Amino acid sequence: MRALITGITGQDGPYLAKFLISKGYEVHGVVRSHSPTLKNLDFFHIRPQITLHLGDVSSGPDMLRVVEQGFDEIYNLAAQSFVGSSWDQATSTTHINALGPLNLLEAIRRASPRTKFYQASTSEMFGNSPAPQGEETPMLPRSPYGVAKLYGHHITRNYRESHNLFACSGILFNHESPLRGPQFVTRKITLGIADIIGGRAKTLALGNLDARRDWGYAGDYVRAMWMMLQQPRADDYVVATGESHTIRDFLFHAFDRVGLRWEDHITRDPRFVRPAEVHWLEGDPTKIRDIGWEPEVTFRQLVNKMVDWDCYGRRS
Ligand code: GDR
Repeated sequence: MRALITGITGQDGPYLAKFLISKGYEVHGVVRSHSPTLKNLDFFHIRPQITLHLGDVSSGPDMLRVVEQGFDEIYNLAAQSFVGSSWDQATSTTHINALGPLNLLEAIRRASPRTKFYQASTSEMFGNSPAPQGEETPMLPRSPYGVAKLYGHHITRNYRESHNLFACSGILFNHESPLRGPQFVTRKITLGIADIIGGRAKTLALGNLDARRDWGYAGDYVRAMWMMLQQPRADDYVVATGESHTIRDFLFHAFDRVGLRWEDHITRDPRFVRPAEVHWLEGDPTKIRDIGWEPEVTFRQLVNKMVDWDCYGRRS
């Protein structure tokens, strides 16, 4: 089996690549430049086993050239994935997050219609629709990021229904790991704690601490992506733990892991408060559980994994 992963240098790409390699896949990835940052692939020592192709998902011709090479499965993980910067970068976010999946679907339709396609959709599409959110919950995105992702979600379904492609969307709720980018709140906190215990900083500035998120472990979520593509019929699935916590909860457990009180070190900075906030995301994972997926890492284990890695270089 041959799989292609766009966004292979991000957080989920290396977890998915490692998982697919363990299943015997030949794994290919798309990168935007000749000198990409491959440190996340090096985390798992899998760089030599991956074939890289140059291309940008926002270019139709680029995607056609890559897709023509023939893959059994394509996972579109490429995105401008930071919600916070999508207000300042609304147009480029839309090119990547909305036109990216369209370019891939169109290339598959023209050049390789039997290829199965996975689109990385997101809980951010729900906006403030009441929790718990499931596949049928109204989608009312509140960020340019969410709006662009909603286009990707609908166009994936549209190509499935119009052109009979095997195209699935995974509506993934927040998922974290030691490979999470430093701008996301969980990793910002665990790296901030490392600076505090290392004597490099005394405080960490954050925005809204009251938001609730359904945080799972990236290593568990990539398994769900693959499972969707192994079903007899293409469909869309929510992937979540079904449990939510506030930023304060995360702070409490993360600081507690190193024996500190978060209240002594957190300051508030309005620059990190978003123009429109999504207050409470908590998924209903019934449908994905029905096909056999279960998260293995709990919230507490996830917090510990991230703190242990950033503060002590320990893989737990
Ligand atoms: P999110 O993740 O926007 O949910 O999107 P993020 O970790 O950035 O924010 C989570 C919540 O924390 C609040 N917050 C802060 N966030 C950041 N980044 N920095 C801060 O200082 C801070 N203070 C408070 C935010 O307001 C928010 O409520 C993630 C991304 O991975 C998306 O790509 C993905 O689609 C969704 O998860 C599911």
